[in-house]
Amino acid sequence: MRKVGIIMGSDSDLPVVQKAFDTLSGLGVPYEVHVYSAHRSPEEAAAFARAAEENGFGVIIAAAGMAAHLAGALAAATTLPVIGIPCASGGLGGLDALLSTVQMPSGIPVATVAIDGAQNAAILAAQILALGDEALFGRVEALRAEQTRKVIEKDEQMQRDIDKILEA
Ligand code: RP5
Repeated sequence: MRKVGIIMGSDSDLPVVQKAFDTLSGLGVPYEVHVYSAHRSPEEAAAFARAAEENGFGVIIAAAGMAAHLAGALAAATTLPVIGIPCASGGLGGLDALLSTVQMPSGIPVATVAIDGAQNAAILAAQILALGDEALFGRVEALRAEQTRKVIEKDEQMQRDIDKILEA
């Protein structure tokens, strides 16, 4: 199976990106993690993206905060799909990163998830890889079915507790 490349602009993004590791591990998707910065180590970032397809990657996830051009910079150097996670670092709560990740000019797309949306980034990466992998497709479907089951359970619990909650 092709790997997911998870690139962080800084090791300070790790607490956000951790959810992507957990989700990919749970789905049995192999991944590699690197810290490359579009402004502090641009040569290394571009070199990774240029060689990614040849090195067995199928999707790249790029997480960065502030003026987060990392995802776009990687996308410029590869035709693999790039998923951007805008991180809520800095003083603007991630809105700066959201806009600089999602507002890519035409021609070089970045599939942008929510601010700090590492879990969705991982699920989307798995869904892309699952197009060519029936077993992974099944595991993604099972993950979604599990989510559905949990919500149904919560509703059942709510029906049991609602009188007590309203009385409180
Ligand atoms: C971005 O700047 C990183 O992705 C991080 O979210 C933010 C701050 O980086 P550090 O100063 O903590 O290394 O490049």
